[in-house]
Amino acid sequence: MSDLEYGAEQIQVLEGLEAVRKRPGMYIGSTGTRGLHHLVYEIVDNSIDEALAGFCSEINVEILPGEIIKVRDNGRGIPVGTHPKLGLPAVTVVFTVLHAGGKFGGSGYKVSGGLHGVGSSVVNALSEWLDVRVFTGSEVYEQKFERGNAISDLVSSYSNEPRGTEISFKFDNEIFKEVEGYDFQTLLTRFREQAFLNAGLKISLSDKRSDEEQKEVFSYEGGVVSFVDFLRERRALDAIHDDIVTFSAENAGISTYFEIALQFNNSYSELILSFVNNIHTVSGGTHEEGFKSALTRAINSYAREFKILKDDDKNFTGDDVREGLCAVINVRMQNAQFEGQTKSKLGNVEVKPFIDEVVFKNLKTYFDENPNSAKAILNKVLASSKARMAACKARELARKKTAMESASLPGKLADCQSKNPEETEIYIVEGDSAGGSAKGGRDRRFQAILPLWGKMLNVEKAQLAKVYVNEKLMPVITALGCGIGNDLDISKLRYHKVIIMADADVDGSHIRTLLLTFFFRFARKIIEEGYVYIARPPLYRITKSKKHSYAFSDEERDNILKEIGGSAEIQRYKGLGEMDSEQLWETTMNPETRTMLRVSLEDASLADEIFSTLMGEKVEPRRNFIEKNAKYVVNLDV
Ligand code: TSJ
Repeated sequence: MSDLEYGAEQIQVLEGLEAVRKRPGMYIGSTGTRGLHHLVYEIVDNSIDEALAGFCSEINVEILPGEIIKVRDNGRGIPVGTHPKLGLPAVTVVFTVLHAGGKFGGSGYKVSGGLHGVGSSVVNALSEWLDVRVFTGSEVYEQKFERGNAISDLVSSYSNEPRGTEISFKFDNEIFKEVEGYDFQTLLTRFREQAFLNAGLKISLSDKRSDEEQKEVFSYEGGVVSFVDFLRERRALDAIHDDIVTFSAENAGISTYFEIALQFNNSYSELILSFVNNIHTVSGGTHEEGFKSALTRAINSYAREFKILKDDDKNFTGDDVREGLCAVINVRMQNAQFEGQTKSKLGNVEVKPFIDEVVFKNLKTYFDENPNSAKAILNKVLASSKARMAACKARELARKKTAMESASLPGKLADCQSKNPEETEIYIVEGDSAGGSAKGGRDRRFQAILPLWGKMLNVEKAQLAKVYVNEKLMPVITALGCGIGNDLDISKLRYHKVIIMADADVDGSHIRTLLLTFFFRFARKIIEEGYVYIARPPLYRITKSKKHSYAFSDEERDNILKEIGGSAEIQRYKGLGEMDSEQLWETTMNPETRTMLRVSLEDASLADEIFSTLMGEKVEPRRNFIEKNAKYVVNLDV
């Protein structure tokens, strides 16, 4: 290769990573806290791939002072040999060429995971600096980068440290301008999940940023079975049968392997977590469809066989059989196609019949071999079915009642003038005084206000029937106009922005959690379509020489104070009610100046989990959970 050609390659490499720095959002979703955490996942996914290939059993992740991340595994080490086409060491290519990740090796169902599957070069491009060290057992190969550019060659020296790869990096403040740093809990949740999905793999996470080090080590020989047990335990639920059902199968023809674990508990909600190549398929897809279809058929078939359903009875519905179900589906496959807005729905049609067939067969066998568990499950399904039919009647009654009360919209709703859902917004506001300010401050042409009152319903224990007659939720349902549960018709939704506006305190957090849980369970489509938002009212008003500015976080408050200098008056808003109409409009409702958080399915699912624990009967898990997670729903990072 001539010098000229080599130069050309280099330029191309630089251009590739420059593109990442110009439009980071395209590669990691956002330059907020979420994007920041993706950097870590992106790196660690490489070690997980190495574990999947069978060569790595331990991954250590450390958060060091100065928000430095250090990851080390005991795999084979990124290859250091020269890449035949580019004439550079393979490890250099991994960090400097866009989309180079996963080009080497490629055994089994290895895949580069991560949200966008873009690889290590993107992390490198978005890091102020990054160091890679590859240990072979007798040497260490080391190379350093700054903002994606190599600042040293790959150099080797003697080292008898055990084989493996080690990456350290510091995210670039020029790219991630507004982040506060890594959240231990967020990383922990992710790595725990990955440890469940990769049975036997040991992942440790330490936080060494403060004097008091925190460390967690995850390793589950039970894999998905341990996952299901963990989910039940954390939601403080009781199982209705002791054993956890589990099986796995492989279909070489479509290069797909899956494993599944499931158990029924004493709650009314359904929790199915599905993963494809370690990526959480939040919106489901063909694997979930296959599973659900088989579950419904297997239970109906058993019910017919044992005359739990008589000849004249209708089959149990999917909702009947999934009440109180907790299941984890873990799929590994080649050529996974992800669909939908968030690329979190599996599209491969061939997966459905495969999973359907295997699940049906194995469930039948399980029921035959475990008659006591089968009976407990069938009793639960029967109860759900009866409740559903009762709900149906209650709903009919509720409909008739509202039809008779001439106006079918709730009395407290201050509706907007426009009837075009694409331009209209509804603010769901907790508290009458805040509702008053909101009504006064809104732009009535397109903004509607619905103040909430009445008793909070414990959605955890609620079935559809109760939701329909609850004085707190009923007005929400009628105002939105699209129905809930199986009746939901998204085309009838009256507002394409459904904005939850509550105080930034514990009570506000509670009402946000309740509403998100309610939407997640009974009107998930509204969240899936991206119609649900959280309003962000300011926490402080800072006044200096009659000029006001508003701060939405403590950090922002401090920055403003620094900027304006001297003494200023600081008012802390304890609630929305303290703001007058004008202030509320200016800070929280004016589309030109407000910031809102769009709620993702993941946020709502987290709310659901928090809710289950908060509303559950057991006190101990509740206390633990509040201590660990209370801030989540307050600080949704979207
Ligand atoms: F540790 C880590 F997270 F920082 C990290 C580990 C980061 C990155 C970018 C990569 C890795 C990594 C890569 N760990 N182990 C590997 N293995 C390989 O790249 C590898 C080694 C040998 C062969 C082979 O076919 O001989 C193939 C591959 C993919």
